[in-house]
Amino acid sequence: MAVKTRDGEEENMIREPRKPIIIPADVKPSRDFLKVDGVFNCGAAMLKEQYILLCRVAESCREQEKGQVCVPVYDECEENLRIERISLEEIEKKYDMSDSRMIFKRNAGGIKKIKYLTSISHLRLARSRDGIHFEVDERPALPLQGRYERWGMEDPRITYMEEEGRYCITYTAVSELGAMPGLLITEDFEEYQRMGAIFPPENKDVTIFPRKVNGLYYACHRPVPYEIGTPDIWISSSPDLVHWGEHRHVCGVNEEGWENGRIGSGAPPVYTKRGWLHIYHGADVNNRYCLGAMLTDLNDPGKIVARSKKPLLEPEEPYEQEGFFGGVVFACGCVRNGSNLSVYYGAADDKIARAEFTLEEIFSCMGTV
Ligand code: MAN
Repeated sequence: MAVKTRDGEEENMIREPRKPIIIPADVKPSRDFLKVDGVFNCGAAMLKEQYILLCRVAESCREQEKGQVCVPVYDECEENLRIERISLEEIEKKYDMSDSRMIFKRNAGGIKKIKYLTSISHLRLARSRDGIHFEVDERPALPLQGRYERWGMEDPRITYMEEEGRYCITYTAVSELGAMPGLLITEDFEEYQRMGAIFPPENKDVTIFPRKVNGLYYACHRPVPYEIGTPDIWISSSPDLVHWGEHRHVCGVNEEGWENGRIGSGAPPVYTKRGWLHIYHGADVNNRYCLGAMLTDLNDPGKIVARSKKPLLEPEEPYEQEGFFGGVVFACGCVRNGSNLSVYYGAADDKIARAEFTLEEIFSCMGTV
């Protein structure tokens, strides 16, 4: 499936189609006072004959009031959204708004802490027969719930548990207490069982393996160390999907190049004869996000067998370079069709696009470690 790019080089994948497949205009706001800023980072699965994407939908206040910045937050006592109003005076004195995604508070030592997110995210289903043309549901898949979701639910990943016929959905619950991975279980994407938080903050990018290995469930995750260490990929095992232990480091950021800032698991691992195939993301210190691939051992899923040297996919197209937060390709889901892999990814934090790879091409751009 290699194709020639505009500058004549061979590329390992094709963006199919060469434009986003879901954009904010396709999504109805969940409330009258909100507007949709982005539909991106989606989990992917097959449900009977249908492609299912569980999308992150980010919304902000439709109108800003004079002299104030308004941000939506979830109030767990009211079980509803409310608007938090920050005066421009206060912003000037205490906050930094240079990042479109969040409002930072500066303290005396100059350390930046996130005080608000500019938008709040929920999860929304989209369905398709061909994997390209999607219909987005009118309502969120499920409501936000509890104090850990005050700032929203983000970045869902879906794993179809092959031996059990049910779907595990991991997502990031965000609040002022931190970013924390939660787990949902569903059989039909109509009713969801909430299994609670499975790792403490700060942790993101949890991907559950589709089968047990040696009698245990496995998941990759990405804790964020504070003073020592870097945001790397870890793996843990569990007897029941809720209690996780045996934490092991899988791989770290590469000091040079495209993944020198942070890395994290992307789509849930895919079983292949050569090993577990992971599509992951790597960001550089300037927050440019690319996709990479790695293979881990089928019997020891935390042991790396091979890892791509160069990115599999980089933000190059205008819709990947420009958007709510430009220069980002970020995958949370893929669907395997025989020897092909369709990767669904968020482009510039506001739309969803798709890239097609053959497994062989992904394998061939990985060196052994
Ligand atoms: C965060 C992630 C994603 C997002 C990227 C780029 O680290 O959790 O939600 O797509 O940054 O903004």
